[in-house]
Amino acid sequence: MGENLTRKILRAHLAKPSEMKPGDEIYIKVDQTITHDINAVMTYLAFEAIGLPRIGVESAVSYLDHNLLYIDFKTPDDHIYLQSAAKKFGVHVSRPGNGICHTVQLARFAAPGKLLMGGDSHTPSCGAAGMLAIGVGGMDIATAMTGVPMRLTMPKVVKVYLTGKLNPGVNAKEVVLEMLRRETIKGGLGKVYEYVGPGALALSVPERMTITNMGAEMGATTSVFPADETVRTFMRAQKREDEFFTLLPDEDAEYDEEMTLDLSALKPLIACPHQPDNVVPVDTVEKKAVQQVFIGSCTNASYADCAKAALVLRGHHVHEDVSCTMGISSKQIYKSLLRDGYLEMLIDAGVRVLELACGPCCAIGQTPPTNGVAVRTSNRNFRGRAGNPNANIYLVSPETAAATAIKGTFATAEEILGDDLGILADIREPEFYDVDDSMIIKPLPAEEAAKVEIKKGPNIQFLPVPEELQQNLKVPVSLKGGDNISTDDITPASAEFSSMRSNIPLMSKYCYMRYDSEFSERARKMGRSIIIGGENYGQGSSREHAAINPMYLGVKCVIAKSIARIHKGNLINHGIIPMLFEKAEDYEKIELGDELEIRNLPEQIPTREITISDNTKGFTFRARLECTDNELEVVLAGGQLRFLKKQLKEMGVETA
Ligand code: MIC
Ligand code: SF4
Repeated sequence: MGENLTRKILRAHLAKPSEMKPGDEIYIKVDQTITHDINAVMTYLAFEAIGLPRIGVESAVSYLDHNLLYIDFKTPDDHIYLQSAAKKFGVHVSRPGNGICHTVQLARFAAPGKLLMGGDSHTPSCGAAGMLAIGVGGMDIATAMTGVPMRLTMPKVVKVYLTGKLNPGVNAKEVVLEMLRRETIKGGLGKVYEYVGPGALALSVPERMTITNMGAEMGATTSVFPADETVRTFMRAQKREDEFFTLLPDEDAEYDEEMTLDLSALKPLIACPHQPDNVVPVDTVEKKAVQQVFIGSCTNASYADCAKAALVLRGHHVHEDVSCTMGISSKQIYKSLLRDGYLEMLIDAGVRVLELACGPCCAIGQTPPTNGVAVRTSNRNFRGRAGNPNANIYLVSPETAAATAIKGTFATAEEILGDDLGILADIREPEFYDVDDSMIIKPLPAEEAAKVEIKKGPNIQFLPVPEELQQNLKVPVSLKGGDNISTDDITPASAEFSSMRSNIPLMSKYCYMRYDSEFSERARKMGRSIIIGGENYGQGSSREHAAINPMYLGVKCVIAKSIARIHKGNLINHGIIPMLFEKAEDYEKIELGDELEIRNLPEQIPTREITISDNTKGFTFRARLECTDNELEVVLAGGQLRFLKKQLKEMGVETA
């Protein structure tokens, strides 16, 4: 039997062992890394703490793209720090205004067969170019930048066989919303979705990116498309055809699971509040008055997406009760839209074109009004994601968003264009993009880099390091959460909160603020404590602050029914032990404030079976530690920084 694409790429990067069995720990060499402004300060503080003079990967890019509002001195200080750290360590910088990390990385750095790790959950976007791109936490990126092989739990590979062709008015967004409807927000845990078949061939690279991007919402390790002629065409348009080579799964490739999806059968879909898998056809959803429409983000702001939205809006006007904004995802796309007249159509229709940044997608501007209804082409509709916990967010395609902006309630492009719907099918990605890398600062030669001084403004505080592992724990429960707590619940986004990410003493005061406003103070007073969670704890964004802040407040363990992949890695890296209830009914018995006791932690941890007593309720229960051998070592070492320093010393690598 032949090999699938995922295994081919992993095999080419495999450091050890020689076998790749799903569920086992493997070590892979990383070619590329990316970070972005709202979480990278901790990554670079960690890289400084590791003490290496320069990065050890082929390319690392530091994107300044999320928070460009500069509401006070904090974010500009962060950007100056990041730019100086990049100079020092040999990292590229994509300057504010160049575009959103995933869009720019795909356009300018992605290439078949590469392995990318990114400090952002939507890193899988680059899987659209026939490479493997995996989202992890910031400490993992600091580790990856050293060049040491990275641990990964070998995923299962799911073949998604696409047939048919998208009808006009139906977008790649519908493909991934249909996947979410079928697979749910935790269905992708431990899996890679590999899209193949005649339907896949017909999708452009930016369309593929919408699909690989939102694989993150299923909790998948990553998603990938083959490096076929469609990728060649995209790379030619980016004037990088010389970096292209064909890389396909073998014809008789073996997969762990298989499914099929007929693109021709898809109709416009909408994800209703408050989870991205709450998907129904647009024409079945109760018509509500919509106050905001946002067309943008790394998910759905390609050239063709924006042009299609413009064609729907042409000759119409945004409804008087709607505020419609657009966040184009890169300067390159912006210039092409300007050249081809689409920007004018959008502006004439009353669309407010924003900065080229993540912005509203992560609550940096455009917060919906009280009890508002916001329709967005982005990827997450968690409660509070747009900055207002009582707003309702719906996720749709750009075509549906544009029609909704006109009507003031949920509507499809067909309702606006009628018999002219077919004009949408004529929109293609440009034959050549406007290639201009002047907004990317290249790394300095090592000699010059060594002289660079790192600049740290007053908001840039220290990187908190966890305590070493305790022998015994006798601590209260500081929070009991339900299912699907997202990292947005633990550490909210917004211009203000994002600017606090370099200052953990300040930011930790707002930990869990929208979910349980008393948590921070309670945990601080408790000194040390344990968090209890339900299913899919820590889903969503990769922000490691959702681990660092609780750790700083004294949280020692999270015991949940299940934990999302990236967050589990962040907990381990930052010295919080992630445990899973052996019996779900034990979750029901434990209450906030209960005293839990775990004896002999260093002896119990290696057994992966932990006995815990609830002294308040008077019962004993068991929790599992679903960790690989290496993760266990990190837990025992008291976090990744301590572990890595030890590891580098053993490898004979000189660190400061
Ligand atoms: C997001 O989409 O939630 C973000 C903001 O890009 C995050 C990154 C972060 O919060 O640091 C993500 O997806 O990982
Ligand atoms: Fe930025 Fe939103 Fe994409 Fe995250 S999902 S990288 S916040 S545009």
